[in-house]
Order: sequence, then C-alpha cells, then structure tokens
Amino acid sequence: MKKRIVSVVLTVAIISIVTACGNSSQTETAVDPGQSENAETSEEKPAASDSGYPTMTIQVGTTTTAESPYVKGLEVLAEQLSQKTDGAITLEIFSDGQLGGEVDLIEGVSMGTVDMCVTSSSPVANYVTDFFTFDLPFLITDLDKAHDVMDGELGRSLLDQLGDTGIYGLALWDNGFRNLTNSNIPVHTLADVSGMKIRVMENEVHQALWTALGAYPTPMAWGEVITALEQGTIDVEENPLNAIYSSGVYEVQKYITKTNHVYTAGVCMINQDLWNSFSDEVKEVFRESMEYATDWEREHVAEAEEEVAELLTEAGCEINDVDNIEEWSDAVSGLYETYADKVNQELVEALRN
Ligand code: EAX
Repeated sequence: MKKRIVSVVLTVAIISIVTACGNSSQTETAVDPGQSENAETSEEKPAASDSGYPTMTIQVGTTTTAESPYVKGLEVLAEQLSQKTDGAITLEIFSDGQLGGEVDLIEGVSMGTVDMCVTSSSPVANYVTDFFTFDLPFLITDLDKAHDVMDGELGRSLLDQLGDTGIYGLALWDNGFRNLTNSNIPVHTLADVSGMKIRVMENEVHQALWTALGAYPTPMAWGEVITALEQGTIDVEENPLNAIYSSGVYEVQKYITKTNHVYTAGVCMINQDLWNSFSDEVKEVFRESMEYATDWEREHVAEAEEEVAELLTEAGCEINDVDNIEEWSDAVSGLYETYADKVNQELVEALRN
C-alpha cells in the first residue's frame, strides 16, 4: 500500500506543479527531520527515565502557524504527555510547514521520515477515500453530535483505515467550518462567485464543489496561498475563521463571507511502526493525553471563532452572511450522488443527523 501512497503523492504533485506553473513560485520544501538542529529523533534508543517510561522526543509537523488551534492543541498534548511521564516523553512541534505541506506530511508519516503530523481531513482523502465524507457540502449542522460520531466506533474505524498506509490515526480534531474570502467584493449571492479564481485544497470534492458554484478552482498547498493571493494568480480562498486569522490571510483578503459550506476535521496521525514500538503503558498515556487534548482543541476552536471574528473586523475585514444559503446548497447537492461511491454512507447519515 505504501507504493500507492507514493503514486498518489506523485499524481497530486504533478497536478500541483501543472496548476502552479502559472501560480506563485513559492513552494514549501520538506525539511529532512534528521537535518534539523538539536533534534533528537524518536529513532534514537530511548534510555529509561526515573518514571519508568522510555525517554523520547517525537517530532510533529503541521502547516499552520504557532497561533493556530492545531499548534495550541499540540502544545496541550505535549504538556499532558510530559506531565504523565515526568518529562520522559516530549513533543517537538514544527509549525508553518517546516516539515512540508499537508500532502508531504501525510506521506512523511506514512514512510516514517516524519514521526507525527496534524493536517486537515481533505488531503487525507487522497489516501483513504472515506475521508471525502467530511468534504460533502453543508453535511454537518450539529457539531456536538458530529463529535460524538467522530469519537465513536465510526470515527475509530475511519482512523483505522489509515493503517493500510503505514499510519496510525490518533484522533479527529476540529479545523472548522469553512468560509469564503476574497479581495474584490463582498460576496452575497452565487452570482458574485461566478468566474472567481479560487484556491482549494488538494481534494477533488472541493474542486467539484467550487466548479458547481461557478468559480474556477486551483488545488494548491496551504503554504503557497498567501503568495499566490499577493501575486493575483488567485483572488479567493476558503478556510475557517481561525485559519484566516492565524495565517495572516486576512491581510490580503478584505472580504469574508460566512458560507460554512464545508466542515473539515483535523487528523492527528503517527507513524504506524513508531506506534507499534510503544509499550501498552506508553500507548495508554498517549490515548489519555490525546483525549484531553482533543476536547481542549475543539473547545478552543469554538471559543476562538467568536473572538477572531471581532479581531478580523478590527483589522479592517468586512464579514457578511450570504443572502440565501439554499441557493448555494441546492447548487452543490449533486455532489452527494457524484461521490456516493467514494464516501462512507453510514458516516454521512450519522454526521448529517
Ligand atoms: O488551515 O489547507 C487548508 O486550507 C487547510 O484548512 C489548512 O489546515 C489551513
């Protein structure tokens, strides 16, 4: 299956290179963790500590900034792990795409060149198609209920499918409900979107979604987006408010439209071989710490969304709702049929209700 990962990555890379030819030259370069200074990789033989837990430093990558919910959640996870093992187990967090874009991180964890990562669920769907479920538009309306599903058997079985790619899925966090940003006009109706050049994640459902809404989507790694917006190769992107603020996208995108068109989860992943090397005690500490960090990250996303909306307005952004959201949901309802064979129908029904 690992061969499939590489072929998928090569395909995605070719698509990105072809589409990026006219776009920004900035790309994120994956840093070989082995080259990072003072990094003690988890491969080094851990010495037992007084706590009885093996001493190890686990490197974890993400593309979002130090102020993002993913990184804040990882800091809480690091705190929990360290507290529970008297400092034996520590995390080394690489934010801002230092270890590569989300596709690079997923492939790195699969191949073992990266210990752990947190990415949004959409790029993960290139490896486990059931993750496309989260990309179905206007699917989730009750997030608390969705969290119960994500933390239950269906969520666990979704994460377990990552095992075929050399990855152990640890948990599903919140990336959040996605909103449209652009630098030209306040978008109120579907007609306003027609012909817009929008960046989308490397995910075919998002490309089909914005095509159905009348825009021209370009798949692009997150790290390339701000440069592409500055250069005008794209005018539009879409992300949760937290990402719009923490990444600084709002500095080049004045208008924010509360579409809430898709909810994306955050997927916490660790290399399967590394996970299998843990004792049952270490796995238990990891599970307890991850459970605490998951609840914390989700609450943080919810609390931060309100605060961030005010900060964005203070920064000069204009935030508006759409005039008629049914116009949007009707225009993309066909995706449920188009992707019926790729999504997990049981998960669709559970998340929808
Ligand atoms: O939040 O690539 C994306 O748009 C993802 O949402 C990423 O995690 C930034």
